[in-house]
Amino acid sequence: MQLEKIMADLEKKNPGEVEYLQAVHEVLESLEDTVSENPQFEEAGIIERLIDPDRVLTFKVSWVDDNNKVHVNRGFRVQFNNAIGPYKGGLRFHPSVNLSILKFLGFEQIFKNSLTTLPLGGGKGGSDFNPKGKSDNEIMRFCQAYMLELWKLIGPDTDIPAGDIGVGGREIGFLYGMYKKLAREHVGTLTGKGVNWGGSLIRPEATGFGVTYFAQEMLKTKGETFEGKVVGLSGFGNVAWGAAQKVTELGGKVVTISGPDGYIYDPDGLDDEKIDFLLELRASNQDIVKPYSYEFTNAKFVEGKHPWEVKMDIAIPCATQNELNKEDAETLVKNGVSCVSEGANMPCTPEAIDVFMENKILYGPGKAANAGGVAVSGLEMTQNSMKLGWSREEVDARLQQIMSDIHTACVENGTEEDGFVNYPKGANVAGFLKVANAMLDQGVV
Ligand code: NDP
Ligand code: 2IT
Repeated sequence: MQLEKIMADLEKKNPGEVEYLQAVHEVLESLEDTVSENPQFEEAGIIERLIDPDRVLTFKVSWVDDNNKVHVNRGFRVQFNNAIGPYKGGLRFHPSVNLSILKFLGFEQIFKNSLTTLPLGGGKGGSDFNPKGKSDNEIMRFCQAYMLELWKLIGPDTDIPAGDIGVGGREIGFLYGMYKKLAREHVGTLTGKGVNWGGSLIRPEATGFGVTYFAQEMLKTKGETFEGKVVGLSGFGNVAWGAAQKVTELGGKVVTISGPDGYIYDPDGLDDEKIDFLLELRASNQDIVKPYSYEFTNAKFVEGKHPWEVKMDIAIPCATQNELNKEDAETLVKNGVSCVSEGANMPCTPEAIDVFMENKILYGPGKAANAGGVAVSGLEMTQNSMKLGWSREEVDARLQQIMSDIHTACVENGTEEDGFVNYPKGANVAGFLKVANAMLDQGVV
């Protein structure tokens, strides 16, 4: 494969889209051996066809705030690849959202969804709308205006959106209400729905539980567990919340959480009472990180920094892309980190990943480690199709099995000669092979 030429062509077509180019480069670099061993992929133009989205849709979203002021945001949906199933992936509402970010997320989603073992293609969408500080009514009006355009593009067997940053249960409710009205159907076109109207138990916790189960599988290969381990999380959104619960349940001590303005270091670790306190703050749309240090006085708030300077055994970044750089990775390694499991999508920069690889750290890339969220979305779709609901235990057991199967796929495809498991390579190769073979079977379309 002519990696540098492919990248140069892609850059020419997508100038300045740094996150998208970063994600494609990371995947293609690890596929070089696989592609040279399988000339049929190049003959069928699989790489060129895979790195370009099937369809990119942008639309205007106009809405009126509580003071009758009119706002115009931009809405997007990137339908990347549907070789193994309908387009599937979350919606992100954040002021930083642009096409580069959504294309990187949609591209990653192809491989992640393939790894889940479920029939799901890859997509992503969202808007540059900022939900921070908005009233429930403003959120509702925005979601309704967004869905007024999006509904034409999606469907239970076409494209199934879900949550991501800034889109949780409340937003999915408002989006679904409008979808159902326009489509005149009550079907599983969105996931992350409320449990009383088609949602799955465990979906809110699934990404955080899954990233912890994946770390547990990695630790197992060294004969270790979470018991007594010091764990650092970043963010405190949907993913970090689920991870905090599961890590604590498994005997680990979560000593950090963070927000855009800094991090909390709590040497005593989170517990159920502290997690409930954080959840209440989150539900009230407040700044959650600083008030924690006023309530629990042993904890300190460190302004303007990431938590990676704290000594920890296991790091679980759960906030956003490129939040852990080379210097952070070096500090973590110096402080004895043994395992990094990515809850967020692409939170570690390529240079940080190199540091983990050189030091033979157990490093689980997001497309494998955080696949539990979309996996339970897939299980929600299954339950919707059957018009049945499974128990918590049933969904959790399936989630654990899926995370364990993803780990096995990474080991099978990523083990190097010296026995070290290169998890990113394993995840990329396993995710790619299923999609590439499906594309071969289906001809040039
Ligand atoms: P949420 O919106 O629930 O939470 C995001 C968290 O990260 C919040 O604590 C937020 O702080 C913080 N954050 C957001 N942007 C930044 C930033 N630029 N710098 C520092 N902190 C930031 O989102 P999720 O928990 O759903 O998503 C977190 C990550 O996990 C994302 O990368 C997402 O793509 C990924 N992911 C999510 C899945 C899901 O099912 N939801 C599944 C798989 C991956 P604050 O609220 O104070 O702004
Ligand atoms: O990045 C992700 O995997 C998600 N935001 C969840 C996607 C989904 O469709 O559940």
